[in-house]
Amino acid sequence: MNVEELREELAHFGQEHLLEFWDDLDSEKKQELYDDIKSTDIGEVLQFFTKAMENAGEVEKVDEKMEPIPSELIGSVTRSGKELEKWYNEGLKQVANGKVCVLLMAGGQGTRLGVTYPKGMYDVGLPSTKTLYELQAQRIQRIQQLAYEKTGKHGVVPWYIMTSEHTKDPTEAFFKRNNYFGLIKENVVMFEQNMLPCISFEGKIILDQKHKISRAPDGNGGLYRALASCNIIDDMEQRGLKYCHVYGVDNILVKLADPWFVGFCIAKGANCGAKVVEKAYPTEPVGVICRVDGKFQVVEYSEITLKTAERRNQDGRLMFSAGNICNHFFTTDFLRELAREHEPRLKHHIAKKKIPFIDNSGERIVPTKPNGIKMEKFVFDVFEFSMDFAAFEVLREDEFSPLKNGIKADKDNPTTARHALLSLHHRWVLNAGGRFVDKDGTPIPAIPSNSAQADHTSGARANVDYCRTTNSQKATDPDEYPVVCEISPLLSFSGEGLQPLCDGREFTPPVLLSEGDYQEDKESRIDNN
Ligand code: UD2
Repeated sequence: MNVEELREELAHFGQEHLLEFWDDLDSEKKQELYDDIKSTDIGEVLQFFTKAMENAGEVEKVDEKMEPIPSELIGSVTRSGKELEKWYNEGLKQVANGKVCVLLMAGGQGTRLGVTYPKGMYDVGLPSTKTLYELQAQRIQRIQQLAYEKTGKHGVVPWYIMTSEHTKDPTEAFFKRNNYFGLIKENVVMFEQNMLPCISFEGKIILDQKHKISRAPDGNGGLYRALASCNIIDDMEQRGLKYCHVYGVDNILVKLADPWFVGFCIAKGANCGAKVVEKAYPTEPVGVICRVDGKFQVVEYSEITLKTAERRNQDGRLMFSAGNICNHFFTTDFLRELAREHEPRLKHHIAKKKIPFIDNSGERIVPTKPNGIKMEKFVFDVFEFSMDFAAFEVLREDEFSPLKNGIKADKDNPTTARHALLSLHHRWVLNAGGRFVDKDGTPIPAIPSNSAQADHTSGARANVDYCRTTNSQKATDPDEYPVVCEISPLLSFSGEGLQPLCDGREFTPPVLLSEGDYQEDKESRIDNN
């Protein structure tokens, strides 16, 4: 260790305070701090900081330059009619041919949810107690199965999972403990995104402990750097993959490797695409995808005036209505181009945060108001490099319910996520010809008026053999979604295949339909014959 040289280097960058507590440290901690600083490109970090702070000035209103996405580049699950089937078949064909992978961005710290473990390990309280990770793993298995049934070919959908220093170890251990949820270990590839030092408003790198720099993940746009540095692009190439569905961990309804979305993007010749939901009302705080100066980008709600947000087309729909839901399509060729060429041009955004620090007396302080910034790149900031972009509009109630906040928040919390899934599965059963009755046999209306009116007072066994009784405590909760009905992703990806199980049947909530049920049902029919 050449401490004097390091001191000089730090002084050159105005960061000599990082060694302020050097004499207090034992030799092990000294080595840790030395390595921590040496592994950081201080010059680069300060350059990022200066640029990010410049960009963070007054937010420029972009109204004048905004244009909606051209209609020919938008597909829609509700308005695209017959084309949907073609896209679905194309998507499944590519899955069967082993050309499609999924990439989960799971490096976020999940501070809003308020748990100490990765968000994907969260159980929102479904009857099955499945976590977000398990639901996702089973959807991958189901889509592989559907592709096989369609084509007779066993295509694998590799699952890339981007973690960060905070989420890596617990995520790996969780997958191991759960035997990769039935997936083959080699097809679940975890890699780690970069961390960047947190910096005070005055440009000083913050110490989290006397011997440790405070760091945070470099944003979900850190994906592109990690793809190159962790050799993920090479891995994709070796596996012959051509298309990648990138998504965030928190959307309980996410359709992994969605064949409609993948098929649509392929049909449009897109190298980059985004799933969107229609913005609900002009002031809804979501970013919209549009073109600015001819380039595709996400414009945050804070970047446009109310007048622009309220503009409507002749059909009455909002002109800027393509709400971003963190669900993106890329060709692997384009990902390579992004990682190798464009990544350095992506700007860092700043997030003002309360960052614990060591004060002059050596005490660790947890501040009560923001004292510094974290620097983050955003995954969608690469849209501007795409000349072949497409957007696919889906229904919010079918595909988007993110788990962002803790139980006390009034939206995007574990309860709203659970209800969204139960509501979707309730509708699947109704569409497949099933009905719901309460324990006295009284029909439950297809559109429940409110949760308190529905009577789900016990965990009574459903009146059909293959319905499992479930968590009775949930069933007695007056705030619970009135029709507690969960369907395993192994049984159905998006409502398909349920008719043999549901048509003409009555179910008494709580109901949990799982993979064994279909088999049991078939067997019982054979016995009965
Ligand atoms: C994201 C989108 C926003 C909207 C919203 C919908 C971005 C930048 N913003 O906002 O436009 O679509 O989702 O739910 O995409 N992550 C990492 N590493 C990081 C930071 C985040 O992997 O350093 C992951 C995180 O684990 C999550 C995803 O990226 O899976 C989205 O991150 P977030 O929940 O912080 O993003 P949010 O809600 O601000």
